[in-house]
Amino acid sequence: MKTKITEMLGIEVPVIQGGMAWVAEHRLAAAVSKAGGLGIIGAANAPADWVRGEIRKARELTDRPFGVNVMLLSPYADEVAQAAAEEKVRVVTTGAGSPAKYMGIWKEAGIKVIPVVASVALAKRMEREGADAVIAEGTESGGHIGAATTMTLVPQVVDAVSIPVIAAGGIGDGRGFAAAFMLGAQAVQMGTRFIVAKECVCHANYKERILKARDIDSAVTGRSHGHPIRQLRNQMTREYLQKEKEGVPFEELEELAAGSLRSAVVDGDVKNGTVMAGQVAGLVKKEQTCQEILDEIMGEAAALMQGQHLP
Ligand code: TUI
Repeated sequence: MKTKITEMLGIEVPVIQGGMAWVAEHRLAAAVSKAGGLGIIGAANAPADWVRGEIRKARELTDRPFGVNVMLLSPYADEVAQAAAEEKVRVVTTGAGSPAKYMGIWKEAGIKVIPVVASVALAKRMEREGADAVIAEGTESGGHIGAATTMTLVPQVVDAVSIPVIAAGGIGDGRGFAAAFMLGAQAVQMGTRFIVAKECVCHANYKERILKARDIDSAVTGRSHGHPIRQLRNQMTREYLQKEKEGVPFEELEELAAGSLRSAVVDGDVKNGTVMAGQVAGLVKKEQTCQEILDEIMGEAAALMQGQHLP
């Protein structure tokens, strides 16, 4: 399928994998890119040396384009931004802030820059700063979220900017893909469905929580201090939300959450760890290869976009 995004990025299928912390390492990114989408290495809170290593390992696995997600709240954001420029990765996506100060070095390196935005205002600002496209991410997403839903945000961003828009948040199958295109998107970004990909190295317990999740199994922590994080409910979210209700200071809450995503992803502690996932987890029912995921979604979407009903 050809869209402005497949043309811009040199990919076959207009599907981008989310840059999920701890989950989106070189094996997942390479598998998504090999399957025709755009794999992303999530830099999250990692130092630049780790990111450089992952870029090089992904390059050993595939010649296809892939990207790096720079998480702007990271203490290493500056050095990771520099490393992405030096490595001349094909694409940089960003999250949790405005990447304006890095736009110059990335453009100079010939990198396509695609910030994640959660509002029309930031989308417009990013277009002015020279972004090649934006990812409009709705509040259905896992992890750090904005307030607007995908259904409302995507068409408003499409109307507000002239660069291509990629839809994210709540998209997990061909129905979501087709819906995003009806809203004016030129591609979709998916995270949660790729967590259960066979090539995803995240702990089996984490995958199982997603596979067993129901529609209303996520909770949002951190609203009280302005860093809302969507994750699946467990002992951690119950404790965290109770402490927020009691007005426990941010620093203490930070302590409670420190290292908790790693515990869930790497060690499989899905009771006390942070199990970030989108609301679409309730729709994700099987572990498949990235190729199977993309083939299935594109098959469903093709039928729907030709006006057929799915069986
Ligand atoms: O970034 C994400 N999702 C994430 S990042 C993450 S790791 C993390 N760890 C600790 C604390 C916080 C995060 C887990 N999930 N998605 C992209 C995204 N960006 N969603 C929302 C935004 C966003 C929100 C506000 C982007 C910009 C913004 O305002 C910036 C401005 O200057 O207006």
